[in-house]
Amino acid sequence: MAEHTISTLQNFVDGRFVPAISGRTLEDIEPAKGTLLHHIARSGSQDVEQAVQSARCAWEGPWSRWDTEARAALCDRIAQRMEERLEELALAESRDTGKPIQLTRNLDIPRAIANFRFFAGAIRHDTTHSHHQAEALHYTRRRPIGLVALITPWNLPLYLLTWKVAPALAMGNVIIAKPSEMTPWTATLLAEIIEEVGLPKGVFQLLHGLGTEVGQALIEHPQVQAISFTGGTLTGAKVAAAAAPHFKKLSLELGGKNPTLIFEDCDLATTIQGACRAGFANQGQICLAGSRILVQRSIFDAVRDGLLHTLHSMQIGDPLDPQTKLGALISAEHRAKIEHYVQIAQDHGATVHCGGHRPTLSAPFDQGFFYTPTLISGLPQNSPLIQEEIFGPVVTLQAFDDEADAIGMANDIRYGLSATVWTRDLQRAHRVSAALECGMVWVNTWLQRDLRTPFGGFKASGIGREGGSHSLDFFGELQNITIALDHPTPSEQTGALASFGQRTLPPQATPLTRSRS
Ligand code: TXE
Repeated sequence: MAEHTISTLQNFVDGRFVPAISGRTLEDIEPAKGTLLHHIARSGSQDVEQAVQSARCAWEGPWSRWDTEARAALCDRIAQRMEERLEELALAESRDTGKPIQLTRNLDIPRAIANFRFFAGAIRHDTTHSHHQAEALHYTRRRPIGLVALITPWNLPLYLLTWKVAPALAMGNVIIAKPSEMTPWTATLLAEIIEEVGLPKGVFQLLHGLGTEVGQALIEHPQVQAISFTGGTLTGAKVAAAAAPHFKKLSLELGGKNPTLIFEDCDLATTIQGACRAGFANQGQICLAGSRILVQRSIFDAVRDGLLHTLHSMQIGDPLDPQTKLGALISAEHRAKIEHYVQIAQDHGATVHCGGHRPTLSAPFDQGFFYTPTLISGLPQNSPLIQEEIFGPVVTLQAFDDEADAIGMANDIRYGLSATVWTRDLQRAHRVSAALECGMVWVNTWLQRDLRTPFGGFKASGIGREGGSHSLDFFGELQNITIALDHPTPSEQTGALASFGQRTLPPQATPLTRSRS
C-alpha cells in the first residue's frame, strides 16, 4: 500500500474545496491504529452562512430547470463513477471506521452505489394521484422542498449519507451535508465524484466539523427547510427541539435495542449464524443490531453454546486483512463507554460467557480501539445493559418460557426499531411479528433489505420513514392542484343521456330503466 500522507479534508462549498473560514481543523483518527489519519475542516456558523447563500443561488439558478430524466441520469453517473472507484472507497471507509474491508467492499460501498441507482429508477417510475369529480380535476405533484440538511453518523458513513443524498438530489433539492466528524473521508470522496460528474455549484455542499458547532448552526439556520438526521437518540432530541420552532420538516432515524427472539422450533444452525451476525456485524455498531437475544428456555444452553463456538472462531484485528471478521470500535471514548457497561454487568454478578476485555494484538493494532465479542447472561430486565443502546460487540442473553413472555420482554423497552424472529411455525411468525412494537421485523433472516420498503422505528427510535416512495415523500412537498371543469347545464345533461341511449340501447328501452335492470 502507498504511504499515506496526512492531508486536510476540506469543505465543499459553492463548487470548490475550501478550508473552514476560521482556518481551524480537527483530527480524524484511524481507529485500528489510534493514529492521525487526516486533519479536517472545523466549520462553524460562518461556513453555514456561506453554504446557505450558495445553495440559495443554486436553487434559483439552472438546477430548477433540470427535469426528472436529467436528475435520474445524474444519479446514474454518480453511481457509475463510484463503481469505478469502489476499491478506493472501500479502503478509505475501512481505514476511517476500523471496520473490516470485507464489509466495506461487499456491503457498505455496493449499497451506497445502489442508493443512487435505486433513486434514479424511483423518480423515473414515480407516479402521483389524480382525483376526478364532475366539476373538477384534482392532480397531485411532487415539488422539491428547497434547502435540506443531511446529518449522518460514523457507523455506516457512506451508506447512510448516500441514503439521504440520492433521494434529496433526485427530487431536485439543494443540499448541505454534515457527515460525522469521526468519519469524514468517504463523504469527501463523494464530493469529488459529484464535482467530476458536473453538478451546478451550490447544489451539493459538504461541511465538516463538530455536531455541536456546525451541526447545530445548520439545523438552526432559518433557511434550512428540512433536516434528515441519523444518529443517537439524545442528539435526535436536540435536533427535534431546534427544528420545531421553525416547523422544519424532520426525519429522525435514531437508536435501537433490537430483540432477537429464538423459539424452540427454529432451525438451530441457521439461527445461531443469523443471531451472531445480527449481534456482532460491524462490531455491533449498527442501529439494527440484534443486541438482545431472547431464547426459549428449552434450547437456551444449545443456543448459548452455539454462539460461543461461532464467536471463538471470529478473527479480530487488522481491518484490511480480508479474513478479519471484527475490526476496531470507532474511538477510545466509545470503547470506554462499552467497558463501563460490561463493568456494570460484572458488578451485578452477571455471567460474562466470553469477551469482556481488550484483545491482545501486535503493533500497530495494539494501539487500536479493539474489544472482544462479549456475551452476557443473568441480567434483570431493568438492567442498563438490557434497556440502553450500547452500540458495541456486547450482546445479552435472556431466557423466556412462552410467546407471551417473549413478546413482553421484547417490547419492554423505550426503543422500537427492529426485531428478528426465528421459528419454523408460520402462524407463530405472523402472530409474534404483529405483536412486536417496532418498525421492522425480520423472520428467519436479518438485514434483508429492499430499498422500496419503509425504514424507520417506533417509540424513541425515531420519527418518519425513509425508503422508496417514503423518501420521495420526505424530500418533496406534495402539492395538489384543482382545476374546475365546465359545469354542464341541466339541458346538456339531458342531451347527454339521450345521446347515450341512442348509441347503445335498442329504441324501445329508456336508458335509465335499462341501466338499472
Ligand atoms: O452520535 P451523534 P454519536 C448512537 C449510539 C452511540 C450514540 C452516540 O448509541 O453510542 O448514538 O454516538 C451530529 N446538532 N448512535 O455521539 O452525536 C454529529 O456530528 C446537530 C446510533 O457519535 O448522534 C454526527 O454527524 N448535529 C446511530 C451525527 O450528529 C449534531 C448511529 C450523529 O452523531 C449535534 C450513531 C447537534 N447538537 C450513533 N450533535 C444510528 N441510529 O445508527 C451531534 N451531531
